[in-house]
Amino acid sequence: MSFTEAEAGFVEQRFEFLDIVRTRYPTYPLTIHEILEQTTRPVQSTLVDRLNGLTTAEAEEIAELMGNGLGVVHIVPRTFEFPERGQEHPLLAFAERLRQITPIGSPIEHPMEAHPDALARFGQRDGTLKIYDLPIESGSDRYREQAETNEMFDGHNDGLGFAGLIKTVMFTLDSPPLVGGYTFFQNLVSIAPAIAAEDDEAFKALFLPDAITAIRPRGKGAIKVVAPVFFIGRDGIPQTFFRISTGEYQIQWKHHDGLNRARSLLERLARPFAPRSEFVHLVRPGETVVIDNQHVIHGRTPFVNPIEGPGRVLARKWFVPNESDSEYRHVPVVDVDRRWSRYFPEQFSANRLTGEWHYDQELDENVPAEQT
Ligand SMILES: O=C(O)CCC(=O)C(=O)O
Ligand SMILES: [Fe+2]
Repeated sequence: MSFTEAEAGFVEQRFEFLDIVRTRYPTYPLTIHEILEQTTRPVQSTLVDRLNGLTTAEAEEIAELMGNGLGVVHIVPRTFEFPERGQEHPLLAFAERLRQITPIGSPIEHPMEAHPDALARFGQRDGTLKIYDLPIESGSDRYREQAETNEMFDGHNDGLGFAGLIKTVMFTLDSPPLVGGYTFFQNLVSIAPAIAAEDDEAFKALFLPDAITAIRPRGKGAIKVVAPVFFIGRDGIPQTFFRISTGEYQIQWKHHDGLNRARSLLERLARPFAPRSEFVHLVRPGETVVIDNQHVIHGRTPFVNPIEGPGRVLARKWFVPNESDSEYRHVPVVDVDRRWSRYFPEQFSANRLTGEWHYDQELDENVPAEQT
């Protein structure tokens, strides 16, 4: 299948992508076979005394594991003091300290942090977004995000609509489930060299500007994002944009033989406990994961809550590269390095990279938020 001139120019970014990835992951797998032979492993973990009050040595250890591992670290505090209502969540002090040692980015506020349902359930805001199984009365048409159920949440990066700028994601367990609720991870960027070595046609196609389309059809967060699966992002960093259809999310891939092969492999590797994947079972309050959201996808298995008590509750925080990126955005594209985005000036126009857009199901189009 041949590419247009613009596509051919755009997918040239794959060479720089590979160079950076090979340096970042010196022990990257050389073949797809080698990937499929690997087992799933627990996420690398480290003990700290307490989340708020991280010592320099503890922060350095976490930074080291982040930089030399597969982009996910599990932190287990010896003691965890649950925040009083209205006090800041310990995750924020933890992140503030870690940020001084390693570039995880700056925290942003998510509009849903102030949602009346969450305030009614958890009291005043503590600066995190609560992820929990939101019960809905039967017959109610309240829309639930997949994260707000106790169902399987398939592999994805966070921040659909944030232009690929959610650099880091952190979760802290506030309260455990009865059973289930494993969180799983796969570093898709680190497997790029193996795909490139074996199937250049598939590899190239992953960089097409319209390789994948992700639609969240309903609710306040309705958006349709068209993107490459692999790309060099605005800050010159290799990134992945990937999602599996789950709940209401609709995922479409461009029709292309090579891309179909790549899709089968990536979707296989994105499943819980897949070869080379990592997993963690957050069961003790305070257990935390730090995720490189631009390289690593994550998801969680279904869970069952106890009859009494709050059940499984995660506190989630998102981090953007710079403080200047912290303004909320909800847009239909990812921010690709200018050297390549210039091949598709309409798709990557400045006004499609900031502000708020909403997907209109009837039009099958994103429209600026003012118009909805
Ligand atoms: O429940 C989990 O472990 C993960 C939830 C999730 O992926 C999210 O909130 O984005
Ligand atoms: Fe997520």
